[in-house]
Amino acid sequence: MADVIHLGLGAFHRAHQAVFFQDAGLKVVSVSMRKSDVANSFNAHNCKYKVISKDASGQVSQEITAITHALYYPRDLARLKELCRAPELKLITLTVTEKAYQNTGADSLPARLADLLTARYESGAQGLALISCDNMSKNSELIKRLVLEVLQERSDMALTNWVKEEVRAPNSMIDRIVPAITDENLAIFTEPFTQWVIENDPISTILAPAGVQFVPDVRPFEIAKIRLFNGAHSALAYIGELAGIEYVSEVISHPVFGKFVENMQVQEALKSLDNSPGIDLISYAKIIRERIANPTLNHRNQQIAMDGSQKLQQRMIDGANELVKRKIPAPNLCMAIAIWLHYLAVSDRINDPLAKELKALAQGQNPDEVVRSILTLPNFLRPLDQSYFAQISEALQSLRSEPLLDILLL
Ligand code: CS2
Repeated sequence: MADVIHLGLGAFHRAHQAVFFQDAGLKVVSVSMRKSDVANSFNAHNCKYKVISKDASGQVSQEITAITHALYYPRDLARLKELCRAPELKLITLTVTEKAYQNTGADSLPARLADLLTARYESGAQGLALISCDNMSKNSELIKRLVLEVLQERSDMALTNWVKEEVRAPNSMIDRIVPAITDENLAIFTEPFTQWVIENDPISTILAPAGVQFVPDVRPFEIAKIRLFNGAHSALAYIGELAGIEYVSEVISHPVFGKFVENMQVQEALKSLDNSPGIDLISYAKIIRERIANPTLNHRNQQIAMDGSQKLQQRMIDGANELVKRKIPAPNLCMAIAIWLHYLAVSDRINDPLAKELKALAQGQNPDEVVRSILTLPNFLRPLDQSYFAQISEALQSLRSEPLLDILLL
């Protein structure tokens, strides 16, 4: 039996939530949604592994045994539903990446969660908390809304109301650098820093003693982290991919590239945020840069560069739009977006659900048209303010004709 069902058995889950769960004494069943091999090899090692946190000063290793079993979805659906019916289940958590938050049919995440919650409802067990651990703002609310849409289509009012009322969806901000691992890996390398902030919820009695922070409103934490950390990370990754640099720590340590991203972060992204008590944004941004520069992690630009179409909105576009309202110029954010567009045109290793469409559009002759066609894709629910388009197009034009280093040196 399990206290927690976690969907998404990747490295991030193993080195972040699983560690908090272990410290809280919770038993977890983790579900691979991608490949049966991942669950099989994890079980073959009795779900035991080491989390090794390291930086230039040394390393610390912790054995993790909180995950009692790994399942594969859909193969193990019956077992999963059984776990959902058990009264002791307290939490369903998710690390499924941004692109999974879409209602695209019976195999999509919202439909799968709807099936699991239906099993729980039918068992008569009490509600639980559904917590997203993906880098999006209002992440848990979003997934709950998508699940409710599925249930409404299924027209079961009693069940829909039960989910509305009994399934809590506290939003959460998660932060730890965890480079991807190969499936067989029994050691996960990460950084010493770890943070999980969740909106106030009864689960705090169990998770707060393990170091999870509970706050009335997680939004200031979420957007500060996504714009200052992930926004910088994405910009560095696309620069690295264009410059032929493998690891993100090398890009941020480069005098020109590092300075460009620092300017984008401090003079622009940071100014799109509100001051909130308890977060000193200037030192927060600095600590983020130091963490990204951790020379021991070998975090590949290629990994961070993936799924840009799903990431850029919350990482760059929302902040840039806010700067328009505040009448603060955003030349570096515009350049970073242009760098992404140029990367789409020239890279031969794009990993993005919209890769084909994006590449074709990005290779268009006319930069104005490239900017307009990509940045007005319906995928960006909150599109970039069009007053930026000319500036991005100009940046793209220069990226097509001059070396990146020369452009960013200016
Ligand atoms: C990264 C994140 O892969 C990515 O897109 O920006 O996984 C990042 O390492 C984490 O959010 C750090 O908390």
